Amino acid sequence: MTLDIKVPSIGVEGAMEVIEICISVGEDVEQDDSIVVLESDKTTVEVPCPEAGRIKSIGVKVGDKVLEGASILMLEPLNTNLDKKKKNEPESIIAESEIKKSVSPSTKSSIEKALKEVQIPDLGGSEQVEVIEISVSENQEVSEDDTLIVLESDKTTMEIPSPYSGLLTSLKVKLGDKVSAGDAVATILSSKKIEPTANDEVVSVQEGLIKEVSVSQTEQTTSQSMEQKQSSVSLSINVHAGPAVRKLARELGADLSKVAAKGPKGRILKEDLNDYIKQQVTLAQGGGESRHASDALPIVNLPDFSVFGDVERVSMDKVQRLTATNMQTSWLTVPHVTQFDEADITEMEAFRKKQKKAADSKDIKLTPMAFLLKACGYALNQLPQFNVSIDMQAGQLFQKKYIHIGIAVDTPNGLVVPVIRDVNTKNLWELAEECQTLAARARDRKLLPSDMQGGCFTISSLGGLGGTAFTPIVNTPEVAILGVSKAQYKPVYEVETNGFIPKLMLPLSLSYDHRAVNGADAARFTSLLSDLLGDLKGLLL
Ligand code: CAO
Repeated sequence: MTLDIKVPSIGVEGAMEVIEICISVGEDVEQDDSIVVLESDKTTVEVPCPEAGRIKSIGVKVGDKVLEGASILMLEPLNTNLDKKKKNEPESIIAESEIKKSVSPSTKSSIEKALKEVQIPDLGGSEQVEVIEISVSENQEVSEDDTLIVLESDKTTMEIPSPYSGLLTSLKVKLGDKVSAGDAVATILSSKKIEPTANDEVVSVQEGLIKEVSVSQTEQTTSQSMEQKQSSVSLSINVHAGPAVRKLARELGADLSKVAAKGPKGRILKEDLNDYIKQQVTLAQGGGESRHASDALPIVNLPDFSVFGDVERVSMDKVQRLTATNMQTSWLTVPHVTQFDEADITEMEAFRKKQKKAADSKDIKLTPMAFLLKACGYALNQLPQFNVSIDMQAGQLFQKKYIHIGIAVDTPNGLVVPVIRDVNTKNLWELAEECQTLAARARDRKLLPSDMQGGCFTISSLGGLGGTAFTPIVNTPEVAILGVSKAQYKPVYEVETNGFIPKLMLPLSLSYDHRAVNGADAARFTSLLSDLLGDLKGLLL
């Protein structure tokens, strides 16, 4: 039995030229090995072999112009378990339309398919955001909410999920592209399961919408295995390079979309890749891109660490680089002072524990964070000198009339600070829920730039982790940040009883910009926080 391997659906209009044949007759190939490389005006496509087998004959030669569905080669599969109806007839590995022909009246359910375009959602005003990761490839089956691409702005990385399940027929972006809301990301032939109706035997093809009746059991197995083959065909389009160059780039971890092509029709040659690698090594030795972002900051000359032992250079991602630059900028421009204090949260903790049942029923985790947000919202209202930003050039302060508080969230991709808006207008449950949702979205890389904008003050809680105190760095242009460490029971002397009683004490570390805030105000701020957290009536009323 032989399989007729044909040009798959590539999403390119018109004929493509065969520019490379990667196999020869008699050769054994693995599934996904490149068999030919096709080229159109706009793109180069490697066609992978849909399954392992031996090449029996090749039907194309270099320079041929081929259309979707044209025969490329005959393959004798190594795995001959395919369900065949006519054993002697060549099996065709290609078209979804052929799969659809397997229609049986004994249908149980149907699948509605429609070609949908996925667009970049509202990015909270950010524009020209860079595509840093492509998580899917063309001809791949995707499920709703699967990540399609990852974007990186100045403030965060965010995943763009698929709104549909189905076959990804074309990808409209490539690594390094800059995208804005409304730009096309991909088209998906979405599949929606429809419950059976009396007319399910009808196969109707309308404008862009195919109603497909699902197949009977045996035929379904065949269709599925063929569909799986289709989905395993991943085409690396968009970059103009042959298989050898692509293989080398994969081995070197090089992003071909960044390589300047000098070959014919903008094709990337091996020499181009070598030049690019040399350039990257030179840049890395001189500090590279990370130096560019922080040009104005002093540079520390590094010793040759390899003299002391084995080392490896690891690139910092954009969030890490920006966090590092922001921290250094803040550290160098803001005259920092940190005020330490403690709050007796014994009563607060008892109250919090009492709410456990109610919290569980609302599916909200009520941690000390909600109380801290509430207390800080109140304190910022009472002491508005903490709710400013400084314009040194103009010699002015911006006094903010709103109270938006950022929460530092530790994520696998680095530190991010989503912002809870109008904290002073929200109750404990609302604050706890919003904190939980934002922290989860931060960890899932689902935050939008707008989620991280507009903060007036930041809370950085390491209370769940430990420590007795720390000196957080002000998240400039804010002028203060509250660091919170782990609450501990301590013996506190009580004058009335002349004895020591155990109290749960919460350590507070308030770092502030001494240009905007003076020490007395800082002491007032932490004392007020301590009073509020120590007396729930004051906090909740
Ligand atoms: N003292 C004692 N226990 C505390 C506490 C404190 N100050 N704060 C929180 N806890 C407890 C919580 O109650 C919870 O315990 P239970 O499940 O028994 O109630 C546990 O610690 C874990 O809490 P959490 O960390 O999941 O939740 P949170 O609301 O306190 O904090 C968040 C949420 C997002 C702020 C936190 O998870 C986080 O990422 N913190 C790191 C912030 C950071 O990295 N800061 C440094 C920035 S500068 O480098």
